[in-house]
Amino acid sequence: MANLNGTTSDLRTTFLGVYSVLKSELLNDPAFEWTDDSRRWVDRMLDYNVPGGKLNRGLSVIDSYKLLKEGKELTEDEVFLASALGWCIEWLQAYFLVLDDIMDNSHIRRGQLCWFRVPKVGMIAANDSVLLRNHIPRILKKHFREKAYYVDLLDLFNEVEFQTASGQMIDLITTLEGEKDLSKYSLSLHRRIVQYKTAYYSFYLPVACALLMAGENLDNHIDVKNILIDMGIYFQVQDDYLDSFGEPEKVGKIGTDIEDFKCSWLVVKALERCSEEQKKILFAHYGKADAADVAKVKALYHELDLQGVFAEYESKSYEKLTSCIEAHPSKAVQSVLKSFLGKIYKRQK
Ligand code: GPP
Ligand code: MG
Ligand code: MG
Ligand code: MG
Repeated sequence: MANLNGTTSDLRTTFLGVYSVLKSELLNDPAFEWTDDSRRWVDRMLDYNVPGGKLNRGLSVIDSYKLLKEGKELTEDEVFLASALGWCIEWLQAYFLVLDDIMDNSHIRRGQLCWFRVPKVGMIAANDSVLLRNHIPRILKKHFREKAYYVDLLDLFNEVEFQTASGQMIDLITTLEGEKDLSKYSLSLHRRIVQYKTAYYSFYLPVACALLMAGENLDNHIDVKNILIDMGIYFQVQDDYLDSFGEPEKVGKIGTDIEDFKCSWLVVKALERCSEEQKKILFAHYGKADAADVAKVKALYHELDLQGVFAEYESKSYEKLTSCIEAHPSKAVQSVLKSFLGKIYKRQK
């Protein structure tokens, strides 16, 4: 780790270096009597599930912290700590994704089989997700327990996990068999689901970690939180769009929202725009596992020009978010938020 303040690709390399450090600490955790087998299992499980994503959430902690320091060179220690917090978010994400793929009956994630579908893993994946979740407080204890903001950090991760699980709960119970009723799907229900299941952990959490590290009190940054929540909602609308319209090779996953009867932004928009005839098609084919049913729904999405509707939504959201950001009094905060928005605008994966 020669230069810890280098360019973006150096930053990624440095960040991945911190992953190796954290992993090796966890694999030698003195609270457990390791055997070769158990160490090998956790080693493979971590490599399979933690570092293979875009790393946007994790890298954003370092980016945001740098911007909050307004260009002052970070010390090696600061880069390490910001990276460790970034990895805690990537660990949280891995924990959620292992479970989400079981719950959504998905097949492919990040261009490989979902962890629970890997031979000889199966429902051991459920326990692996418990381990992933437990690694977070262990990382925090090892590296942050002397910090003044340690308690706030623990509280932040707990709050955000609760919000995410609550959002996931609404995402799941709206699809319950026997109560499958498309007419209850609306933009306000969609907003409520995605705000909780995605926005807090994906957008608020990285910036909140950076703010805590910078010695800020989170209660003084409610306006930043609100902008990040709106950005998170926009991000999940993109995710819903890519579920049907994305290229699996780019997105790294194969959508299941139609099969799963999800309250996706696409089905909400389809319901808003369809004729009585088209509505019948939607009611007859949405939420069925059969590929022919899914194809009928997708054909309807094309007929209703949901690609055009999404493009319009995307540019409107970008404009709105940009003007909210520009209204913020702090230039440093503005650049944190703009950098975040720049990373996701028109994303294809
Ligand atoms: C994204 O939903 C939401 C999550 C991954 C949060 C999961 C929360 C848990 C408590 C398990 P999604 O199903 O649309 O994501 P993807 O499209 O990546 O499967
Ligand atoms: Mg899913
Ligand atoms: Mg899901
Ligand atoms: Mg999705």
